[in-house]
Amino acid sequence: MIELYTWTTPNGRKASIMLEEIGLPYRVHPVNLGKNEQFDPAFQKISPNNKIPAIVDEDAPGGPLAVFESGAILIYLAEKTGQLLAKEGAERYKALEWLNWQMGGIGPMFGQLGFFAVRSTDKAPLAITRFTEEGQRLLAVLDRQLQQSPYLAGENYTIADIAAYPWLLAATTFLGSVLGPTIEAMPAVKRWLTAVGERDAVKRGMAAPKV
Ligand SMILES: N[C@@H](CCC(=O)N[C@@H](CS)C(=O)NCC(=O)O)C(=O)O
Repeated sequence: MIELYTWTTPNGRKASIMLEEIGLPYRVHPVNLGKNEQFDPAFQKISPNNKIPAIVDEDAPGGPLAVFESGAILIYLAEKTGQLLAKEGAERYKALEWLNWQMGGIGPMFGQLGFFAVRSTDKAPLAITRFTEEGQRLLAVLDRQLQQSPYLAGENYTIADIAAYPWLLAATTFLGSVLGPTIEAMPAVKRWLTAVGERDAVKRGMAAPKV
């Protein structure tokens, strides 16, 4: 059994989509960020950075293993099950490359854009311009890639697509007023959003946690 600690956010949904895709049994523990539950001492033992998602694999070799950081969780679960990440060669490193592109680019930049442009009541123009431009630049990178291949890392759906999808969906919903118009002019990105969003596992993963 995998214990999943998560909340209703893009980073949390990466882990629930992955668990749905690979079909391992898992139990959801909502960590209510609105109530600061990420700072509970018991959760901090599992996730020392006080952020979701985190998992505990009760059946790991050598005893229960806690893993935090969504990228590490995706790689761990891919390697545990032999799914959605090639074992070796170019295909593996293309997937890891685009996974890390999401982790270091899309996630933090869209996250900051959401804070400054949507959630904050104090509208700081320089911060909004900076993160809007960087968000649009990253979307252009994604668009170029998806004009060349059906999925981020090439011909196959991988953990790189799982990492990117919840954030790209947020770009059309939560961040829609800022980034939505940019995506409207990107047919390759829209095609990919539809293809990934139609997967049953993705639909189920996006519905977790139920709160
Ligand atoms: N790089 C981390 C980022 C995780 C992250 O930012 N999680 C947010 C929710 S999407 C969180 O837990 N925020 C709580 C807080 O900042 O106090 C990952 O991908 O797992």
